[in-house]
Amino acid sequence: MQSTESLFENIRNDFPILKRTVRDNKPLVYLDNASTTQKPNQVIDSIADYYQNHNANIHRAVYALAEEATEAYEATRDKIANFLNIKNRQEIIFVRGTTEAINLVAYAWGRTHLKEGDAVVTTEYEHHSNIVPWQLATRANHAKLEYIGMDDNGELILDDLDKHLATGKVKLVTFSLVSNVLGTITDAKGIIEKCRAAGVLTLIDGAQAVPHMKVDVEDLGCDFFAFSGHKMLGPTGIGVLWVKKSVLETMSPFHGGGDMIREVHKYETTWNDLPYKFEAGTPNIADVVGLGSAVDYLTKIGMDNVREHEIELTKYAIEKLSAVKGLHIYGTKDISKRGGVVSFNFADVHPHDVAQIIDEEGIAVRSGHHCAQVLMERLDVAATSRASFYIYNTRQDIDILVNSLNTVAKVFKL
Ligand code: 7TS
Repeated sequence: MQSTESLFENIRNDFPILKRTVRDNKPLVYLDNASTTQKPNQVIDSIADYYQNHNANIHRAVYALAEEATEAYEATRDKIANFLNIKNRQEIIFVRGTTEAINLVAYAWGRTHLKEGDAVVTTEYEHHSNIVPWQLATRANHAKLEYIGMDDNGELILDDLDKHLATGKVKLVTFSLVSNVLGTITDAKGIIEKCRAAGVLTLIDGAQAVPHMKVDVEDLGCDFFAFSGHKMLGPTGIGVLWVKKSVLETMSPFHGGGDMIREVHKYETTWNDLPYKFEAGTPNIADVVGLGSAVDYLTKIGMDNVREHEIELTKYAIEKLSAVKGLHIYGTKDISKRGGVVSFNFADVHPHDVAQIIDEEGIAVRSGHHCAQVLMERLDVAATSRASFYIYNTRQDIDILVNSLNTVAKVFKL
């Protein structure tokens, strides 16, 4: 059996983009995996193979290509079910990504279930895509949006949840399983248990979790679960919404059009079976196939190995970054509660200046508000720099980052 170390060394060979240089012939050090991950040949080839050999529209015709395309598309649904321990494939809906998944719930569930005076509860460390759809939905239905606050360690204050639940007005609690800025791993089961006891539904934004750790949707016990393919080696423009069947059956359609109907008459329409009722129009077939290959790729590595590799890198990064003069790291230092994301700032140096200086060395990190302006307000900063890791990153990548940040500290005389 291959050792974990050599497994991760060989992985880099599967990613053609990691062989290129940037700027002044510098090797690419890609540390922006929370934004999107790079793609292995296996995923790229599966998309090319789909277009070269199997392309046809799905669920419609009986000819050979249509059958092959339908099978390839539906095979990914089964792969997702296995990957996340979902028992019923009818509960898996293909969408463009986490953003569309949450908007679907806010619209198709919210329109029916939110009434005047009701509340939706989200958290202070959400991505905008788990805040704005709820602002729209609560405003449209004269409901309220409430927040679970965050402590200085970057962890949620669960007393806030208790206070909200005690009002008896809360219909849905929504939170990210892993914060995209602080890397905090949310105590999902703790939150879900309280919500279930109060008869309140829960939605998990799994965008930063599914790519990085073993996730068991059945075991979590939530009602909605969303994630994006492009953050887990898959293509852009494809993601998944899972909804518990008993809840899905109470939801009206999101988009109307082809494939989501059973019969259409002049003034009345009946809906197709689940999950097709929620997959209107020709879907992103090729990228669903690509997502299936990404799931195969991660399954082969093993999600426990992925998590172990990231724990090792994150520990190393926090240790090395803590020694850089003037650098402040946000969030918990408890690695068991943190994913492979490290946000930091130098006092008085704008993160864009940091990103620009280190870009000269071929290092890609994101600087900005990371689509989490509510969190930036809570941290009382305009922006942070953020390094985020994945399976192909190495200690050497972190050494290059740290050297370059030492240069920043010198340039700004910190
Ligand atoms: N939720 C979380 C927790 C995210 O990190 C992101 C994207 C989204 C939702 C939205 O995903 P999408 O695929 O629909 O765009 N996060 C980031 C990020 O941290 N930097 O760029 C995108």
